[in-house]
Amino acid sequence: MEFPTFPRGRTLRRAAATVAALATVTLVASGCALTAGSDDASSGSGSGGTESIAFVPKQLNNPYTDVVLGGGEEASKAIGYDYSVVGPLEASASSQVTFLNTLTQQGTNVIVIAANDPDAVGPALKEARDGGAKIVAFDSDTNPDYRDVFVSQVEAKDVALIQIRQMSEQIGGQGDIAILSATANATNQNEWIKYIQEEVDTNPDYAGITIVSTVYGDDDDAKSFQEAQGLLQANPDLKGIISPTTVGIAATARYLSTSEYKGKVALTGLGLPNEMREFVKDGTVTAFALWDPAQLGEVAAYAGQALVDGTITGEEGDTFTAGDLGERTVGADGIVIVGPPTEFTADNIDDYDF
Ligand code: RAM
Repeated sequence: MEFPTFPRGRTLRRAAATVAALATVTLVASGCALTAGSDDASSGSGSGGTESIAFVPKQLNNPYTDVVLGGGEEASKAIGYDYSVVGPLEASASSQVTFLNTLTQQGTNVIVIAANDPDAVGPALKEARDGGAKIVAFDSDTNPDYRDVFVSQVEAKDVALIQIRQMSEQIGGQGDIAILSATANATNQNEWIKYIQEEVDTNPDYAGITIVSTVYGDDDDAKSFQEAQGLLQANPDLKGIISPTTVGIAATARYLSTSEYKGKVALTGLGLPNEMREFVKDGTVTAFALWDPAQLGEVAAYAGQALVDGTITGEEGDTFTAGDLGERTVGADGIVIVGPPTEFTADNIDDYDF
């Protein structure tokens, strides 16, 4: 399957937006909650818009989150909404609930959430909706009962297909592989892993491949590093690791790069080019994939506006315009697809800056 690439010129602009977003991060409470955003630092509202949009990522201290939020902030400003970010520092199942409750109390108009668990956030989101908020899930879906739309980076199955194909190519279609995922409850990773397993079970091209283990680094760098080390110790014949998380793949690459397995055990998955560049250049990694994370934040903000305006309700076939990214259509199950995945190799990695 051929995947088109997204326009490269965008990436430099996005990186700049991310730096701007980070520059406005301020600590608000208890060492576990951060907010970034509004031009009016005193109140978190009043920067010109009458509507408010709050992004609740899986976790704040994740470089992937920063890039997504760069796009979210830019689009929120473009539509004149008051923008803020709140969320936990770790991606455990119920870690987002208190933040959602606060947003509901504040009367936030649009909540954009990447769910750490499809159901743990359910009651809090229901309360937010009862209070009039529109709910946009992005990156990692909630149970569909709790949101209006899900803005998905790429078709979930395509994310799986690209990773298993890259792995198969690198190990010659033969051998034991393992998966090093994010948290055990993450909706997005679990969906991708389900399709990877399905391919291995049913696609004759992958008949020689066996997934011998799935472990969870919890999108924590140190834990992911340890899990990678543990996988190799427990499975000396392992031919490759698929890590469908930017945190996991970077930590695994770091482990492999100084180990005896460098260049011998294949590593593919989803990574940020800026985090993976050195490992592509030193021969630890041959190919991996991702999409443009900033576009995900951008489309999510425009979807929120379209819900508030009544342009869409989340029904299949609804359409809205996502700024200069153009028209998007709500598909089955309220899912909006952002764009294609891109494969990164030594040949193109220097063309990307995020
Ligand atoms: C990590 C997170 C995120 C996922 C990316 C690919 O940063 O788990 O949810 O979409 O990887």
